[in-house]
Amino acid sequence: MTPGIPSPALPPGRKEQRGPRQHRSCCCMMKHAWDNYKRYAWGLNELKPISKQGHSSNLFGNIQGATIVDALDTLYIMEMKEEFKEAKEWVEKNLDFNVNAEISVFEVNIRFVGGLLSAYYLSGEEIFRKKAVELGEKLLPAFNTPTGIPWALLNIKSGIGRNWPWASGGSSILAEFGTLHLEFIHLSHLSGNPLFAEKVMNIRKVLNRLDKPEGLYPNYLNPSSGQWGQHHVSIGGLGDSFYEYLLKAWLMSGKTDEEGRKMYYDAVQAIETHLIRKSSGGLTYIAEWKGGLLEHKMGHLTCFAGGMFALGADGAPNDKTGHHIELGAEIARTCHESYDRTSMKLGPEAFRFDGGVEAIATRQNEKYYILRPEVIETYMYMWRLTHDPKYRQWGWEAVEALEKYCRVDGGYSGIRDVYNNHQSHDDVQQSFFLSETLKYLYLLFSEDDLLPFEHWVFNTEAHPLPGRQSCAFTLGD
Ligand code: DMJ
Repeated sequence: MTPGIPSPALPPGRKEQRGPRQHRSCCCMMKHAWDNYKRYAWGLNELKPISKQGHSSNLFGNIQGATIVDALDTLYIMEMKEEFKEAKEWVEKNLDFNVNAEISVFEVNIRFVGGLLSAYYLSGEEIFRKKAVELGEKLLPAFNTPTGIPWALLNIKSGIGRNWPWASGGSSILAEFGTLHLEFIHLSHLSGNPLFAEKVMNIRKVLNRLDKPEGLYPNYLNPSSGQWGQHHVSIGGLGDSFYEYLLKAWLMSGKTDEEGRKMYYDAVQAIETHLIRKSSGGLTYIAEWKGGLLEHKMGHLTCFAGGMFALGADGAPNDKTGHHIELGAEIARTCHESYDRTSMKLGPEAFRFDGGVEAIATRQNEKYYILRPEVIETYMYMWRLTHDPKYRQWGWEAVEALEKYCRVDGGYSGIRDVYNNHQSHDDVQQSFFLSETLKYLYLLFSEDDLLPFEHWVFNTEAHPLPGRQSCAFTLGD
């Protein structure tokens, strides 16, 4: 059995796991989210919890069942056995990739491929391996570009790809093509087909040939010319999980992927020099960089970086382990402040450090909260790596706020303005609420030996993948 994972069926005589009160609350939240999805939107991508019907997003084209696939491993980890079984049956009978659909390669990879891979590694059920490889094969034509940098969008029937019309100069997006690595390495491992790994290793080759402004990676790269688009740099939206996957590729390889390690620590060095700043009130934040000028704004998405810095601390060069943990702790504190300074105690989509404010959203279109996980994700990493009880306290504050403002009869909904107590719901229960937010909360209140970091890395959608030392992982030898 894989270390840290409950066996699929409880052995005779073993009692049901009883966690603390907080731990059980996370399971109740999962049950409420799942039961309502099942009641009102079964088989569709997501739930509209106010109007009590399905919600479809064009990210998945007409591939269906995003919530089911994204939630599989959370159900498994929380030992919700009946629910896991019905989800598996749905996958067996209904999950169909032979559709004429234009999909986001990134979203389908992190949610569907990642979800299926984790479900396979946790349960050992062959159907999940088969479906993951089948879907991976459908994604391969996205790499048919002059440089091998994949398209953002792909029609999985025709194999024709293109980029988002809004992306600078027809570019592909760093956080999208840079967030395929973990899953594709596993696809090669599980299928015996080296092509998946070759495709993602080539992305690194292209990146390593390019000059980087001040050592930073712009968010836009043209897949035909191999040149950067606009020089915008972000550790939040459009950039975020590229950096995360450099670190995790190295960790997942059993710390043998030297190239990933070097790219990660070099990037962090440049981020520290050019993007990380301290406000006059003493809050550390990560700004955005636009052609050399800083925009003093931090996105909710950027808050994942606290956990990333702490996770990477152990391998930090030049005796900088303590410094990277401290950086993680400072980002966690800033992101907690962004929650604490709202009336709902839930954080806005973006907050600013200019015009006399600190960690507060000033623009109406940045005040929403869509059940995102990044702040709780960072609390979970910080808790595991420091055991400072404040991270569990902060996680519990988030649970209370979610229960008070986001829980509705028909599930959980995002909020349009976290500074206004007369809440207006956005009527979407995002699939990542089940795969990430609730899983990270559950792990925050669990013992460290559940999915221990020595054996598992989490993909950017919180799907755990085993590292080399855990699964006789030989690819790349
Ligand atoms: C998730 O799909 C992933 O965490 C992704 O990396 C960023 N956005 C969402 C959650 O906010």
